[in-house]
Amino acid sequence: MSERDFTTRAFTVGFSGPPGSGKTSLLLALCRALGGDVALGVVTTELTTTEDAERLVGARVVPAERLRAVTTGGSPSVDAATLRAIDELMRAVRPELVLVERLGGSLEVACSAELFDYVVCVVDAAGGEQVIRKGGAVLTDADLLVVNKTDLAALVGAQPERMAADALARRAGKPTSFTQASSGVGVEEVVSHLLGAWREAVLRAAQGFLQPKPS
Ligand SMILES: Nc1nc2c(ncn2[C@@H]2O[C@H](COP(=O)(O)OP(=O)(O)O)[C@@H](O)[C@H]2O)c(=O)[nH]1
Ligand SMILES: [Mg+2]
Repeated sequence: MSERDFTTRAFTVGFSGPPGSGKTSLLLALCRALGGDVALGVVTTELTTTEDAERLVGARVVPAERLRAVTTGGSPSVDAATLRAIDELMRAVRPELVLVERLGGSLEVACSAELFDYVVCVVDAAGGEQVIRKGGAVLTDADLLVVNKTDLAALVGAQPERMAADALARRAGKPTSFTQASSGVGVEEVVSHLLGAWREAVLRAAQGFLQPKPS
């Protein structure tokens, strides 16, 4: 993405992956880890319910004014609605970092590079090792793959070591973290990936602004 002005729209991280893989649980853990130090904005996108938003506010990890719940009702213009929600948050509370839970869905539908500065794909280790081998564009292109529910992997005969090797091969070396989001295991590593990417993007943007513009 060329010259992003992060004062207009904060660094935006999208969390993608099938329903039930642990996106809300991971968001909850991340808000808990980051909320004290970073001015967060959170957007949830669901079809008709607002359960994820209620869970985040109910757990007191994000104040209601820093959260927007988008209900898409199946409309294909979910990215436009998400962008509007982020704009609203920028005007209301000026977040420094925005976390978006995308509507859980197919791993085939790629995330919008215009909307997301960083994409995290969350999959369920209890889905079995083939989850990584079969995953589509979202899984291969995401900046970070999170294999969640590693506590359940052994129950379905999935070996995290083999999943790590498959992920490395499929994702051309891009990072993969293994987590148990509901108990916070591995979340620190996700935090460090996010903060590293954010820092790098802000530095890159600052360098872009300092470059002389062609006349
Ligand atoms: N055993 C186990 N359960 C988890 C873990 N992470 C999430 N869950 C549970 O999996 C279910 C779906 O998680 P949720 O975060 O709602 O998934 P989402 O649909 O992707 O947002 C919930 O009942 C969570 O409590 C984990 O690491 N281990
Ligand atoms: Mg959710």
